[in-house]
Amino acid sequence: MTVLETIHNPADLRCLTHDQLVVLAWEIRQFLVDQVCHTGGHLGSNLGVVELTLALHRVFDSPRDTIVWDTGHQTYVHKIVTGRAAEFPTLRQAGGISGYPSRAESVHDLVENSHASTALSYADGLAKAYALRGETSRAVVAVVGDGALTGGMCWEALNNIAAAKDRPVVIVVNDNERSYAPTIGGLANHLAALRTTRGYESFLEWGRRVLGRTPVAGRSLFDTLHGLKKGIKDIIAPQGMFEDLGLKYVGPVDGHDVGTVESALRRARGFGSPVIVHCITRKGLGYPPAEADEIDHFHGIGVLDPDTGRSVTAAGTSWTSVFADEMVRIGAARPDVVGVTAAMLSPVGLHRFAHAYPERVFDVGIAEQHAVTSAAGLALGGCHPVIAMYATFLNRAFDQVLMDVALHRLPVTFVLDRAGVTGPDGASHHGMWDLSLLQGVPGLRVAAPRDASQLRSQLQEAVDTADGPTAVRLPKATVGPDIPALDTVGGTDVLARSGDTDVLLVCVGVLATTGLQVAERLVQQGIGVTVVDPRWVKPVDPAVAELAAQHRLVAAVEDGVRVGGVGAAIAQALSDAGVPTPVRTFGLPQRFLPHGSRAEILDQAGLSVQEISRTLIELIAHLGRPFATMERTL
Ligand SMILES: Cc1ncc(C[n+]2csc(CCOP(=O)(O)OP(=O)(O)O)c2C)c(N)n1
Repeated sequence: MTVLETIHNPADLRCLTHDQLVVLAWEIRQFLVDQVCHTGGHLGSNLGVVELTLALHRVFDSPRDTIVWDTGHQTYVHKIVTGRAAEFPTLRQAGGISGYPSRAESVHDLVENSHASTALSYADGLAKAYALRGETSRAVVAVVGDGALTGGMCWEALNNIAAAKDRPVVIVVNDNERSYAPTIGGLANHLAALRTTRGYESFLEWGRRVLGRTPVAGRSLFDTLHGLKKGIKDIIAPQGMFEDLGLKYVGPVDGHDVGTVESALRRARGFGSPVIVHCITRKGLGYPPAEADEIDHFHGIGVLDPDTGRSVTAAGTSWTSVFADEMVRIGAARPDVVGVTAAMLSPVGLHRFAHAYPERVFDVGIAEQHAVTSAAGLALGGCHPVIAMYATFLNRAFDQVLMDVALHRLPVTFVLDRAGVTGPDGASHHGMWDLSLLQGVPGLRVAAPRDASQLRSQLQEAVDTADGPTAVRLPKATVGPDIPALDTVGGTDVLARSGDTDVLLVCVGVLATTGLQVAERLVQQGIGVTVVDPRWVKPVDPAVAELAAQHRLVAAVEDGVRVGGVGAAIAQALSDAGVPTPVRTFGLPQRFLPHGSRAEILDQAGLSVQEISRTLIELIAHLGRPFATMERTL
């Protein structure tokens, strides 16, 4: 029996010897590589926190003590030691375990997240609640990466946590020097400076052991040396930042030595006041392909051959890749165009632009709000920023989009990658709110390209827009073949026209393909359909109202939440224009959608060709016979 097979809950860890822990860490790494290479998921981040997680669960008594994991992508080891190892073959699959903490899965998962930089705020609130309820023996621990620590919320939380000396929060900084790419900025520099003091920590430890043996003289000599060390540290490393804030600082400690991490955590717990434990770890540790990968140490992977670390799925061209190439072309023609990313240079496709024009791309860290207002500043200064982020992360920067960009009518282009249903990352990663949120932003135009050619032309139109912001949304998918327009009415492309003018099918972006397939089915049933792509889905193109007036039913198909989305905007525009044609919207329900494949989630949401066709056939039947039939019989 392996050591891993004996672990069913955190208590099982506490009876292990040091040697057994070392074996367990090795077994967990093997397990992670085997499992995650088959399902896809966050491999590198989890390989880096094996010992840290074991130490946390040995020192703290979860769930009585509360451990909040920032972002949550690094909780696989936590899941393994809290009784979920057997479920790993289902990781991120429909109906299986989540790639993030999940309250439905375990009492050890208090917070469901995936959006970074929130753990310290949760911890602050938990510590306040435990104090008010007199549950002061319950420890509150927040585990945060050096990447997530660049997020503004962390600093807002630190400001509060540090102020309450009698409300202990243990903040474990998991410092692997990377977000996806190396973490950048002043904070990263500060952590780097602290890392260089590691020698002094060992020296301090040695001093404590050796000099501590001669109680009186030894103690004072030790104190002198400690003071000396602090002095040197202050010169070579401005460690004062944390201590000046009022936080105790322990570290840096080797995050791959369970014993060292454990004793640091025990010390931290013993302080009874807010403390930072600075752990140095290595992303991808123990799996050579991950360690060797320079892009992101296999932060997150698709399905891989575990022996080689190479992808086993045939890769098509992603939308991100088309955007990446187009940005390089635009950059050559437009020296004022600059790129902005919030710690996701490669995932959002700005890496090629950065390679071509290194001085024209700004990675601001995991700081979407700052990214947007910083882009506003760039625009005020005469640049045209293209700020690329996942659609789901725009949510937290809504006020900045509204007030700092739109109110000033600034020429900023938002490129919203992974818009719509994304799939295995689950509820918090579906990019399903952007269309509804952005509907309310005055002067902002939103493009939803249906194919690669449209992406190129609409991105160009976006950066050519000088009098206000634009957004271009891209799905998480590979691009299909181009879908040519038969005709253009106003700004709206007509993609298919068959039979009578029964249904006007308005398709948002990539759902044009779905719309065309629905049209085929309707035509087979004798229903006439016009399929259109408005290209710019906000504001509603007046041509859509004109076309709607010629049809009996408008159907809008979008992969955003139905409430306040494109269909709702079309219905409002028709009503304002006095066009009586009814509108039926096919979009995402107002629910948090689970994880699974993109196709599975779209199916469940009723966005399959079959379901849309069935509904439209029924609706048309209710509306009465097609016009042409009526005319013929009259
Ligand atoms: C608000 C937000 N922006 C971007 C991301 C995408 N993201 C996921 S993990 C990650 C890097 C996190 O780095 P770090 O906190 O150091 O954790 P590590 O994986 O290095 O352990 C990023 C940028 C996110 N989850 N949340």
